Amino acid sequence: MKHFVSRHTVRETLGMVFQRMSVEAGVIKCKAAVLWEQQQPFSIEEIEVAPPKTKEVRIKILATGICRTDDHVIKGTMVSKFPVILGHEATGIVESIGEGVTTVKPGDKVIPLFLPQCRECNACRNPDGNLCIRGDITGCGVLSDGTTRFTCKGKPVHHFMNTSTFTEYTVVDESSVAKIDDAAPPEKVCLIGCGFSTGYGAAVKTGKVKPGSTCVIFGLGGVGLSVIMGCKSAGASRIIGIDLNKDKFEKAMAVGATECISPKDSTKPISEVLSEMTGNNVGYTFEVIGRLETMIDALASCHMNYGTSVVVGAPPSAKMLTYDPMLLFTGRTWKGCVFGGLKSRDDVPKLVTEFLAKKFDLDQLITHVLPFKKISEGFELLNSGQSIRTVLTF
Ligand code: PAD
Ligand code: ZN
Repeated sequence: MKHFVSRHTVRETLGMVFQRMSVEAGVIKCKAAVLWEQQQPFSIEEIEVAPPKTKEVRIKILATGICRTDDHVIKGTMVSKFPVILGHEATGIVESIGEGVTTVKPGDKVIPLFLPQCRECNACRNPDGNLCIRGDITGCGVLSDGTTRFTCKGKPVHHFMNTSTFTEYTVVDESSVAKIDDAAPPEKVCLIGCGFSTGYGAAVKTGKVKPGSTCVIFGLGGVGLSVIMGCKSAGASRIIGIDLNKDKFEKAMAVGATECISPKDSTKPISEVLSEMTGNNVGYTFEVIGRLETMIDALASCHMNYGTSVVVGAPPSAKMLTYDPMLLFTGRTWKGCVFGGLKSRDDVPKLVTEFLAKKFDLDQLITHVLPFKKISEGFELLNSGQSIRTVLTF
């Protein structure tokens, strides 16, 4: 009997040691959609996610939206290192925190932020700035110590825009995570992590749309529809949506457009069409596609003297614009914004609270909800023009 007890105790003790070791090692094995190279399909792989280092946070992802920016990397129009885990529009729960993390704790519901807010750099300290120096807009694909927390088949896998949400678990810097209201539905408020906030902020914060004005939105995807919602809430009286795909018009009208047109419907330049439609009174235009030609069209379409045009669509990398400087000489304002000019850690929790208070509706933007393993189907829906936002759930 004594012998049995002592053997049992040894096994128990060993079990406890192994358990402690695995907690200390802290590596999580889970599934992720890895993109090994551009122009290739995603491959659902088992990956290892290392524990968070100092000032880092490991997050269990609950839901993630598919944004055109992810597709820009697949197509090669946005620079990235490979292999990579894409995805940047998500909701999750904090699983563990590294040393020195003070703003979130395990169990908190959070939104990872592709645009961080360190609260220390010049952009963060300036009330008009938001492009935090810790952001990865050049596509380094590593965390602040220059390494990655993901490994697959023995190879390091890169991060994407400080977030990487096409995975069951991710690690982000503390400056790239916002704690949100626990009551927020994850499969909806994930859109506040990118598409909604980018479009809404572009109208209310960057464009500073005035009540009674006329606004024109080029591109009626998830971000463009969110610009419409922003223009409406700012009190614009006329909101004109433009898209080549007329199937997008119904949704645009439902979220606040007053009319929609296709550039294909006229042989005249779109700027002339809009000038005739509005009595030469377009106050604001927004390019929400990411094409050089439509950036110039949008600039030319706002009023030559008091018009403002905002570039929201991500510019294709290594491409240059040529334009007539007379477009600016006469007084137009040409601006751009990342994440709608919003300060991510401050504004994301506020937008979630406003959503819960029914100040705006995200349901209109979500056309499909799919299980995570159907990620490729989600991208097919985007590329065939059938979806606005597909949300993947875990
Ligand atoms: P989306 O592809 O869902 O929507 C783009 C829309 O533009 C589609 O409805 C197209 O049919 C339409 N379109 C395409 N070409 C033309 C054309 N020549 N004329 C008129 N309409 C056209 O994309 P999305 O809404 O997810 O994103 C839009 C852009 O915004 C994209 O470039 C994305 O990378 C960028 C973006 N920027 C930020 C930022 O912080 N600035 C954040 C998120 C997304
Ligand atoms: Zn996005």
